[in-house]
Formats: sequence, structure tokens, C-alpha cells
Amino acid sequence: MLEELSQKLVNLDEDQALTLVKKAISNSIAPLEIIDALRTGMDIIGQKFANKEYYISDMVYAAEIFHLAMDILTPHLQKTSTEILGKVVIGTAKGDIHDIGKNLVVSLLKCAGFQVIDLGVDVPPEKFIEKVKEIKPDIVGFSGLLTTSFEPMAETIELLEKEGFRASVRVMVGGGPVNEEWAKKAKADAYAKDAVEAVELAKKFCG
Ligand code: B1M
Repeated sequence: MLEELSQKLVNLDEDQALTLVKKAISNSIAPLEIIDALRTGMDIIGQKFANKEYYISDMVYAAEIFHLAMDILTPHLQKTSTEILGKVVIGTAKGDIHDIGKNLVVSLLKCAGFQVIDLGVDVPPEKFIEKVKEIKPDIVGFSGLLTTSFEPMAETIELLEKEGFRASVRVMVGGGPVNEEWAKKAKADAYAKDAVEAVELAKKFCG
């Protein structure tokens, strides 16, 4: 069923994809497994876009279907803590408007008991710094789906250092082209490959 779901998303078949999401829930398939199937579909859509088989409008529509699927899935994500484990300021790097992955990280962090301040997309370094000053978070998280997201992430981390906040926050990075090497080069504390790993890392940082 999950493979079929990925395929329906790739085919941009909104009705069938959403019906399958509901069916998967009623068959007690874990929401995270359903999300994983949707992500697989998105990866294929990305490849098709890169191969010029799909247009940008196809990626826009796929993102809409993903959002609708998340509307169905979010109430089924279980809250695992009622106490606040820590504060996280998060956003998508400047110049980048991809937010599906970031939103997933935000949802799972909230379920795990973190207070999350989501700055949205295309966030300039100064806005991160302003929020860090105001909120004094435990963690700052950057999401970036474009290779060009590296510069603004590294720039923000440098600014955190310059403004004297670097020692008091842990910096976590993630998103499509991001990896361990990228994290090290940008002087982040950690890289998370997906939303589940992001929560595990956040717990470690605040534990
Ligand atoms: Co665009 N796009 N896109 N896109 N898009 C990619 C990223 C791309 C890889 C497609 C491709 O060519 N194969 C490519 C980037 C190439 C590159 O830089 N190397 C690309 C491009 C080129 C572009 C445009 C430049 C296209 C154009 O205009 N010519 C343009 C850029 C706009 C901009 O940002 N300035 C663009 C636009 C768009 C849409 C707006 C149409 C739409 C986004 C809609 C939205 O987000 N609201 C879109 C989409 C949908 C995609 C793909 C197909 C899917 C992304 C996605 O949502 N995946 C994508 C292809 C791909 O990723 N394979 C592609 C599902 C999501 C659940 O996964 O975001 O990876 P992901 O998040 C995961 C993990 O990465 C991790 O956890 C998440 C959940 O497990 N994670 C974190 C994410 N953030 C984290 C933060 C953390 C920790 C973990 O800590 C803080």
C-alpha cells in the first residue's frame, strides 16, 4: 500500500493519494511510515524535475498534495511528552522557500515536548540572531534544500559567534544536500538526516 501511495503522489493523483493515506491510517500503519512513503514519492518527483520530465508546476502540485496529506496525518502524530524539554528556533535558510521537511521537523519536535519558534522560509541571518537574542533557545535549527543554502547557514553560524551566542546554543542542520561534511564545514554541532533523527539529537542536546 505504501509503494502505491508513493506512486500515486508521483502521478500527482491527489484523490487516490489522499484516499490511500486515510486507508493506511485505518489499517494502523504508523504515520511516520506513511510520511516516509510520501518522501520517497517527492524524491522521485525531484528526479523527474531534474530530468526535465516534470515542470515546476508539478513540484508545486506535489507539495500541495503533501500538505493535504499532512493535514490528515498530523492529528495522528502522538505527543510523547507534556513537559517542555527545551526551546528551538528553526527556519529555512535565506534564499530557500522549501518548507515541507522543516515543517515535519517542527511537528515532531513539538510532539516530543519541545517549544518551537518557527521563523518560516527564506530567513536572513539577522532574523535568526534577533530571535536568539529574544528567546534564548537551547537549539537553533537550519533547513536547506538547495546547494546554495550553504552560504547563508554558515553566515548565520558565524554571526551567532560574532554576537556572542554560539557557546549557549547548539546548532543543528538538515535538508536534501546537507550532510556531515557540510555541517562540519559550516561549524554546526550536528547534522540530522531526517525528522526522527532531529528529535533524537535535540533530546541529546537538552538531556
Ligand atoms: Co524544489 N528543488 N526547487 N521545489 N524541490 C529540490 C530541492 C531539487 C533537489 C529538485 C531537483 O532538481 N532534483 C532542486 C535543488 C537542486 C540543488 O540545489 N541541488 C530544487 C530546485 C532546483 C528548485 C528551484 C530552484 C526550481 C526552479 O525554480 N527552477 C526552486 C527554488 C525555489 C527557492 O527555494 N528559492 C524550487 C521550488 C520548489 C517548489 C516551491 C515548487 C516546491 C517546494 C514547496 C514547499 O516546500 N512548500 C519544491 C519541491 C517540492 C522540491 C522537491 C521535489 C521535494 C522537496 C520535499 O519537500 N521533500 C525536491 C526534490 C528532493 O528533495 N528530492 C526539490 C520531502 C521532504 C519531507 O523531505 O525536505 O528532504 P526534505 O526533509 C527531510 C530531511 O531532509 C530532513 O527531515 C525531513 C523529513 O524527514 N530535514 C531536516 C529537513 N530539514 C531539516 C532540518 C533539520 C534536520 C533535518 O534540522 C534543523
